[in-house]
Amino acid sequence: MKSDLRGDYSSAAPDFAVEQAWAKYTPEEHALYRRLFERQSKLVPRYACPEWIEAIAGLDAAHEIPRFDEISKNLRSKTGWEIVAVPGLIPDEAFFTHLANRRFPVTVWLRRPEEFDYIVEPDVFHDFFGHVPLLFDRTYADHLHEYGKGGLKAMRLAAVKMLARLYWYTIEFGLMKTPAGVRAYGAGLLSSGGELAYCVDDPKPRRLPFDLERIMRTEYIIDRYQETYFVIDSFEHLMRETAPDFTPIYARIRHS
Ligand code: HBI
Ligand code: FE
Repeated sequence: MKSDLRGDYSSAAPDFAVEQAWAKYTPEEHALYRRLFERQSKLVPRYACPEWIEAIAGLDAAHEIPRFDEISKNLRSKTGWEIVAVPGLIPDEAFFTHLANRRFPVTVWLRRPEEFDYIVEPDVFHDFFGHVPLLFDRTYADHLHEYGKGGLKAMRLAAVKMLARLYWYTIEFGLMKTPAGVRAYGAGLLSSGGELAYCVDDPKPRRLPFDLERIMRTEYIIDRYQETYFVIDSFEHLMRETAPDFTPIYARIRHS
């Protein structure tokens, strides 16, 4: 693993799993997590999609960094997913293999206080708050399972770059049309103090209807608010639109 990543990869298993070592979090870390949770909690009633809001209500995750094994027990009984603790970003193949087996990798470490508003690598707050609640939604959960299998296939087709754009514009920065207006379901939005309101309220960014091929052709920026969001009608809509075999789409994009 590239050594410019923050996590400690030295004790990771071959699939990059580590112990969460929950008892080693400090009181300061739990307090910082709680502050992050409180800030986002003020925003999500207005900006998060209903599925996320429904799921978080059933999780007791506001007061301290959650214990992954407890969440996993709950998750397994609802949608057959579990959390696997990881040191941070892991290689594509390991990442896709976990998803293809209904295991979501969650980073164990928490950002530093000076990174309250912005962090480059995903930490436990982003991974947990942004991604895990939606794993309780049956359709989202099934979609992410398919994405994992699709990732392994994209590796064989040397098409991960195109597939990664789908992940970016849906799982990380996706918007959903709801009766109350556009709402966020992407984890990068749900866990962001600034972009969560921006993605819904600001007139500047483009909000385009979900278009698989356009997404796969659209480069993304990682260090600023997005200029373009793609809007799904529902997780069923996302599931339907991503059901076809991507092989001919990859070929078309590559040859244009
Ligand atoms: N590893 N822990 C972690 N989390 C991610 O979201 C992640 C990753 N490795 C690879 C990866 N994402 C992406 O390259 C793929 O979704 C394309
Ligand atoms: Fe993420």
